[in-house]
Amino acid sequence: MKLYFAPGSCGLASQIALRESEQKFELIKVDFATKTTVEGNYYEVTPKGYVPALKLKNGDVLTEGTVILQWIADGNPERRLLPEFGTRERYKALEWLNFVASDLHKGMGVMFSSFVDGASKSRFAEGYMGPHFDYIEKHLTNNDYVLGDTFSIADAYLYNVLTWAPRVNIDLSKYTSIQKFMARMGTRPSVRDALAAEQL
Ligand SMILES: N[C@@H](CCC(=O)N[C@@H](CS)C(=O)NCC(=O)O)C(=O)O
Repeated sequence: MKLYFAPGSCGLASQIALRESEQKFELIKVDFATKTTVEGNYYEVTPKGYVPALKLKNGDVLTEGTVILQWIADGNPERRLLPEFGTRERYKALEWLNFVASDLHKGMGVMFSSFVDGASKSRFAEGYMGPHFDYIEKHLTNNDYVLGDTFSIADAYLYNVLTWAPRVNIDLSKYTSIQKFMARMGTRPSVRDALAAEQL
């Protein structure tokens, strides 16, 4: 299996999940500026040109971070990276994956955008991102992980996106439960190894 990534991007969550599931994989770095890898044209791997992409042993390529995360979890049920099919807990995890993808991740995308000026980013950070951080903080005040006591792929994705805050000048230091969550995640070998592999 090959995981296509770019350092510090949203491929980190997939790498954490692969490590949590003890899968063997190769990391292939994508240069966003040229959309190339050591193998050549990245658009030949995925016409979207995005990371993450996961090339399976049979050559099939999976895209979309939340789908890759679910594929890893479902392929390795003994690792319990997601609750069982049909349970309320399962849908709770999916709610969080969707929230992180569509609200948090894409909100952070605005903060990285070269099409948005600094003043607009500041207003957006306070007015749009702020309430989302408040929500996460409140949830993590009563829960060590997104689902309570146990790690799931939703934690990998939430952690991944929250690591971007300092890069876009969002100060999360007042959110003490978020800080504790980040520190807790940082002690997991999967996270430490993934950060090291991306040279972060
Ligand atoms: N819908 C995709 C979006 C992935 C995405 O936004 N990837 C970004 C990095 S975090 C990317 O590859 N950007 C390409 C670029 O900036 O050139 C998913 O959820 O996986």
